[in-house]
Amino acid sequence: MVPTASSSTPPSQSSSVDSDSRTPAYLREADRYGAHNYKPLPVVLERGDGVWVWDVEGRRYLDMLAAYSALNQGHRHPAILKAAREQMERITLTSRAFHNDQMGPFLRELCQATGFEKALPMNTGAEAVETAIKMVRKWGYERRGIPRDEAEIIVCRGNFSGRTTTIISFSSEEQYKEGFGPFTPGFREVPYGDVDAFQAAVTDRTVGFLVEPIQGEGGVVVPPDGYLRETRRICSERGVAFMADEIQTGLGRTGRLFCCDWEDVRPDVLIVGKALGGGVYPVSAAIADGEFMDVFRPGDHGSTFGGNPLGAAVGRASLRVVIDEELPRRSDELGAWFMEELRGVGSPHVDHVRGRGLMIGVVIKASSGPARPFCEALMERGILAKETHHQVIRFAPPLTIDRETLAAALDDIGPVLKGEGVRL
Ligand code: IF1
Repeated sequence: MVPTASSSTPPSQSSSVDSDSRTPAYLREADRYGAHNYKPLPVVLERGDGVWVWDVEGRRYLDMLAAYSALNQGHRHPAILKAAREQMERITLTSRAFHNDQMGPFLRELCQATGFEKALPMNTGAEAVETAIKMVRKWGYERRGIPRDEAEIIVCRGNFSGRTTTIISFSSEEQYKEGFGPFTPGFREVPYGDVDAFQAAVTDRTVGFLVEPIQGEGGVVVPPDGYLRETRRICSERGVAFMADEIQTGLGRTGRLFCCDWEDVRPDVLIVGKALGGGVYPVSAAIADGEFMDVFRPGDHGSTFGGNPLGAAVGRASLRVVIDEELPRRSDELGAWFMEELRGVGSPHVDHVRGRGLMIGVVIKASSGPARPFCEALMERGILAKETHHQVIRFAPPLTIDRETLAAALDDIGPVLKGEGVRL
């Protein structure tokens, strides 16, 4: 049992069903007034600090999801909160109709950290992906002479890059598309991890290849060694923009600053988000050299909040924490150790463990049922994790976690993986 600071009875025998429990009222309210576009675990969080969160019953949980890698720096990192509070005392929003004193320094620091010439700031990951799609299409028309409206972008089966209508147009997950047509044309799907299939799909209309270096929602799928390097080579040979969606894999998550670094691949367009906002504010960006970025002219593209001074100040602090606290190295070392420990559990229900750094997927055998009951059993033992694609338990804690905390968590994760408390 993960030691809980304000220990109270474990959720399973806890007050969540007692008369004085506050949880049911919150669940009812969210159910009554909210769209039912999610099915969250029945836990109502009211406080977060570092790797820990507390629910409205006062129970403490270890956050092993980190908001899908938007909390690489942990909950409410002091340096990021300080930057946010100080900026809030000055100015928070100007729109891009005027300049502000935070955006330029943020974009400079972002370009210096990533080795690119320019960045276009947005807010959510999907907006940065859409920005990259528009950029590469326009580059194809203006610089490669592709006939108008005939540009094609190759995407991978199992992709997840957001929920906008254009992005779900190339999703391979039927539920993400059902009922939302008509869809945006100009995308060609190839199997993930298959270099030959990618090579065969490139035509003289192909302007870009949009790829997650590890597929997150797809189930923490790590492509074969050399996949990124080989597809990068083909893109260079054919004049195709290599567009890396590092919104989830970036900023230290996989044990390098960016996952493409594992194969020394430099994308043409680098797409970042999530942890760029440090879990405090939505901040994303499309990053590229002038060759691509300079296709945008005033009025071509934008956003009310993109590049706002509060987001820029938070982005600066978030990036600084990733670098100053060596989060990529922590992720690499702790992730390698943690995956070995998970494999060492020797659970009959686990098919295999996969991932890189602290982006880990524990694949549950189909014969043992879906991963969700394992996540529910983990919750009852004070650990919050989320399943993806039915069979995979995703472990992606804040990269600020320490080995002692992970070791203590294993005292609970091990028995659960072996089926303890799991309604199979
Ligand atoms: C949901 C998934 C993760 C992303 C990658 C772009 C985006 C995401 C690689 C878009 C966002 C989030 C979205 C959220 C749950 C979560 C998720 F399960 F949906 F797929 F992380 F795996 N590229 N992923 O992972 O960024 O617009 O959301 O800021 O939609 O349920 P966003």
